[in-house]
Amino acid sequence: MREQDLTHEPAAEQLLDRTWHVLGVGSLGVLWACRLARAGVPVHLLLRDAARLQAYLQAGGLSLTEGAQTHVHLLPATSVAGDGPITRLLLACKAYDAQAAIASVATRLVPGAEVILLQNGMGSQQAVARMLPHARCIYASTTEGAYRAGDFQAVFAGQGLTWLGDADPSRNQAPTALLADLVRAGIAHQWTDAIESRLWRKLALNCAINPLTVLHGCRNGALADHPDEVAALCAELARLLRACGQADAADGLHEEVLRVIQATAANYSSMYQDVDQGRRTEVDYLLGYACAAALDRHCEVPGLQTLQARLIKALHKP
Ligand code: NAD
Ligand code: KPL
Repeated sequence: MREQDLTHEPAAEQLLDRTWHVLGVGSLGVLWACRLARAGVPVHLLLRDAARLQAYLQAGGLSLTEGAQTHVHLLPATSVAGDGPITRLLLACKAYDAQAAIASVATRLVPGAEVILLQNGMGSQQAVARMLPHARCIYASTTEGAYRAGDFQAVFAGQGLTWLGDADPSRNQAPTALLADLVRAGIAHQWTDAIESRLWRKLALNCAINPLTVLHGCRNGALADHPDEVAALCAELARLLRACGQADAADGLHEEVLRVIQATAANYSSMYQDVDQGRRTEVDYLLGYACAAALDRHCEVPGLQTLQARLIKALHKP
């Protein structure tokens, strides 16, 4: 084995390759790829197979709509079956697709490659990090919003902030070149040494809001009509967070949930939209992860368990 394989550090010539490979060219993948590319950052799309590559070429590139403006970017793309080295990868697929997607390019990642994991919830990021012991996995949690207007077309629907932090908290030196690209691209972000806490907090917010919007068939704002249900869930989630050593993520959870319900009153939650449009939800990485963590810590969460059972029943209704 060569020395570079042992140190996790990329070879010098590989460090020079600043290309962002983007795997998962949906709402967020298009949003990130277009903003990076128009700032002059090299971007290369990785499509699932030859058919998707053909569809991309036929679409004539990626299209990003921001306000009244739509711009098309014809970025270089290949299928994952290519064989070039990858030094920086943005994984922008759904949580349930993350492991399969990363497996398709894992052998192309150079030692020390930076891999940004943009998935919601928890569990998928940790599973991917375990698959890539020689890469530098960076977890991300974003409050930005985008949706797909068509194949390879995204609409930037909500300004926000993306928190980034190392999967390995002991190795928390900021990746300066990567962050400089985000600055150039105008992607609002913050590096943190407490990314787990951010992920837990977002997971708790999503668990307190999203399943109830599905069960009540309502917009986020209508949860104001169910204050006791929301309060009880927040209390249980806060207890679970503390049992998991995440006291910071627990503090003020109920107040923030109420603020988010108010601030996003007119919106449908992402889970509501997934169900409404017949798409698979990420429930296993939200409530599923929370209930499994509770079981692990012998923390009783009857409200969350009932919620999960009600949701699963509702999702599998013929
Ligand atoms: P999306 O469904 O729009 O896009 C995912 C893309 O990944 C799809 O194009 C899909 O074909 C592709 N993909 C899946 N498996 C693949 C594989 N094996 N190889 C190649 N491509 C593959 O999803 P999204 O909305 O961009 O969300 C991505 C993640 O970000 C999710 O976990 C989501 O919860 C989270 N998130 C999204 C938003 C948002 O506003 N869209 C906001 C916050 C968090
Ligand atoms: O992130 C969200 C989602 O819909 O997934 C919010 C708006 C915070 C609701 O949980």
